[in-house]
Amino acid sequence: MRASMPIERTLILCKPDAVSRGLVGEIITRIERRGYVIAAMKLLQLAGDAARDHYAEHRGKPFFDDLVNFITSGPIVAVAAEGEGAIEGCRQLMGATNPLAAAPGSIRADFAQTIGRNLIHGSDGATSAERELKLFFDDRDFVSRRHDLERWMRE
Ligand code: IDP
Ligand code: MG
Repeated sequence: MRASMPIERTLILCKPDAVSRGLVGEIITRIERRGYVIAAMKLLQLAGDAARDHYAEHRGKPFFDDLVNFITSGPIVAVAAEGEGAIEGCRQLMGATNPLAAAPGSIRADFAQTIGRNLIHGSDGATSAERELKLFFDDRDFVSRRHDLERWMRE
């Protein structure tokens, strides 16, 4: 029997640079190829208050205002990605926060140059995933992908 991790949901944001550069498909492709499934997804533009809530942990840091200004500057795509160990797995797909430190082959290493334009957000743990998903999605936004996940896990 194969070892298994809990099925998790994580919040992925394709930030405004990803949308304007036409990299949404590339990002989602990598998430899907890893075997995580999309359980909910939407295109939206964040208002300032919602952005400040989402990034509340960074309030008071020197880059906070720039971060909020950037994330509200254009449309983003929010994705709830689901799968075994999806939170850490998506962090791995993203790469380190600074693209210069990101592992080759990760999204940030392959497509981004600077920390302020690093294309993608992903929740960094179970508590933040739960909190952040609620900011973007209602219960009724989620569709069950149980059958797809089970098929993947049998292979
Ligand atoms: P993460 O996105 O890899 O989880 P966090 O530390 O949560 O990184 O920071 C949130 C976002 O804030 C980063 O993705 C990046 O865009 C921005 N950021 C973080 N640290 C800095 C910094 O030192 N200067 C400028 N922007 C930063
Ligand atoms: Mg973070």
